[in-house]
Amino acid sequence: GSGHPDVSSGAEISKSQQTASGSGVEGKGSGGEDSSPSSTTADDGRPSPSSTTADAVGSRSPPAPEIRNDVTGQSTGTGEYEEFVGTFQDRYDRLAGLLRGRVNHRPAEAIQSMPGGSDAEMIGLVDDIRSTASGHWIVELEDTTGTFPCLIMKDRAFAPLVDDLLLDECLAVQGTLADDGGIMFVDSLHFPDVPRTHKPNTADRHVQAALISDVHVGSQEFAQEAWDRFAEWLHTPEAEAVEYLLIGGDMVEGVGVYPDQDEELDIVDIYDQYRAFAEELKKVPGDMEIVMIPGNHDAVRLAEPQPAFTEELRDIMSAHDARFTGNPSTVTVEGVSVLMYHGFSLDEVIAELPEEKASYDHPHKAMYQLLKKRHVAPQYGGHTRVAPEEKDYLVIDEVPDVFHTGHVHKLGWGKYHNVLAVNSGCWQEQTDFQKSVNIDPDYGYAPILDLDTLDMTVRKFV
Ligand code: D5M
Ligand code: FE
Ligand code: ZN
Repeated sequence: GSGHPDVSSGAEISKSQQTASGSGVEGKGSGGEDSSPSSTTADDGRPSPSSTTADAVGSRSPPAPEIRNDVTGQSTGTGEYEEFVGTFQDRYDRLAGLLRGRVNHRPAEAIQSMPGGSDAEMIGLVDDIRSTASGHWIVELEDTTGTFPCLIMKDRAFAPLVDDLLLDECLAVQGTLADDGGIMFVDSLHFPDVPRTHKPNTADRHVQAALISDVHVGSQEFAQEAWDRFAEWLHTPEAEAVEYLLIGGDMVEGVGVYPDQDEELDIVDIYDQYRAFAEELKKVPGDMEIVMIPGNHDAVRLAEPQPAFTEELRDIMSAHDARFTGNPSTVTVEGVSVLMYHGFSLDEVIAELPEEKASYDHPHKAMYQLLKKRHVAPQYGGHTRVAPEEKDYLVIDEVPDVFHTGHVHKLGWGKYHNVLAVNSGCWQEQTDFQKSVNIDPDYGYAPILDLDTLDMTVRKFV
């Protein structure tokens, strides 16, 4: 911690206790087939949990989080279109690496010259999805040597999976070539996915992290009272174990993010917004360890991966000695790896996929799809802007223990193959735009994660 004075008085503490106690809510998370109890052994060679203990009652002394897959300072992109070839090559190489054990794939070029009737297996990025006149599906897969059309018959058991596909995601298929060799009849389809055997790491002491995002300071709709209650609660004995605060982007409302946004700005200068955000952060106990990634309202480049806040902005937000990292990046706290991603692609996933697979009311299910595709923003060229980096930082290389997003301003959590997915809601009440499109934001909730059990409790501060 940086020794900044705590702002709460005793009176405020007891007030916030009343507000917060007994108001934890649970149940927005899904049960169902993807939820299963977490396990507690670490066996995959990642850094083992650190064993620092608090030095005194009521004082936090969390070890510094470790950060991986951070683009900050590593950006290679100059913005030339050709550079995307390299990004996609890296995406293909790394996702194909995950699928290689499941199929004995051949390059598209080799499959093109195989005789009709041959068995064939291929790994490729989805280049096109179209339906035939008779209602079957043709999924065109592309690798570095070419493309090949793969036919999915509508009566196959796995045909509904076609609804889940996004362009540019990586798939493996096994099948048989047609008599003329020009198309593959698909018998099985594989996503990179998270192995069901994934065993999440856990902390070796009782310690918690608050997973929040979308504070939107500077907006007229910033939920000041809820934020103040949350910050006060963090000073109470009940919150003693909450040593980490992970913030998933959209610290401020920003300027010029959407048309007519200025009409709802409380603070019009972007730097003043960060100054005001810094004041809000000072209300949080000074000895908490804070990690922040940017979001699409923040003053960093919009294209993903987004580098961390610049020095100038870090100075403004320096009160807490917070850790600043890129969007996305993986942060390990007490041995638990947390993939932090703002969540901009979730709008697209929700728009493209069937309601039961991804919706604003169940944002964690959209997150499951990203885990299954092992990529935080599979579809290129749509809504989500992607920067041409030599490495595709958006690939989910390493299976995280926890996946934390925000952006859609809806609360939801659940487990997918033992990975806890949490979409954390926001601290901004409904905006005019959200009203016009019927988005009813979940504001003023703080998901609190037990790092030793990976159990979640949600605290409500409105
Ligand atoms: O995003 C908050 C949520 O609201 C997210 O689901 C996008 C959506 N949203 C909000 N304003 C707009 C506009 N003007 N156009 C399209 N989508 C919007 P946030 O990143 O906090 O704005
Ligand atoms: Fe937001
Ligand atoms: Zn956002």
